[in-house]
Amino acid sequence: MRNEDSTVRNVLQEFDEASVDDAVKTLLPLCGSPAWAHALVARRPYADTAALLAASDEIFPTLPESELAVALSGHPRIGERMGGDGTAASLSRSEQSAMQSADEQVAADIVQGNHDYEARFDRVFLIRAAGRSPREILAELRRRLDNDDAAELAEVREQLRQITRLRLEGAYSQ
Ligand code: 2AL
Repeated sequence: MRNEDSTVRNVLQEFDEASVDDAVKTLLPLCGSPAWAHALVARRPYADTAALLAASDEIFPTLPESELAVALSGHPRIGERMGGDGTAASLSRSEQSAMQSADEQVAADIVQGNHDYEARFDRVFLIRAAGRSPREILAELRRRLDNDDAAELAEVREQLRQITRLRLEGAYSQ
């Protein structure tokens, strides 16, 4: 346990002590928003992982819609075959791993739902995939298609916050 604690401390300490540029670079694949990354770096140092996660949560409500759009453009569609060997691509693959066992009809309905969502809202459908089955994702996709613009933007912000929080936990809690 002591070893695990000191490993966490070292990763966080390294982050706290890195140059602004290096710290921002390590954060970018975790969310895709430069404004979020800069804001989180500006609040260093962090006493522990909980403080880092709390700061990230506080930044999300302050991000303008344009910044959410930038972050979303770095997230692949749900169910789409993902290539790439960058950190963000490998995180997405792991988060969406349950999609590989989706039954054919559910997978096809998600492809159609993604298309309908993009036609309606002009951006990629974003959902925290980790912990959700393909059927649950499809149900959420269909439910959210009925949202008005403001309600859907609030959902996008919340999903991005959750995805980012899981990624931060993965990077700074081991
Ligand atoms: C993703 C992704 O890459 N990871 C996740 O949880 N959701 N993409 C998406 N379009 O929702």
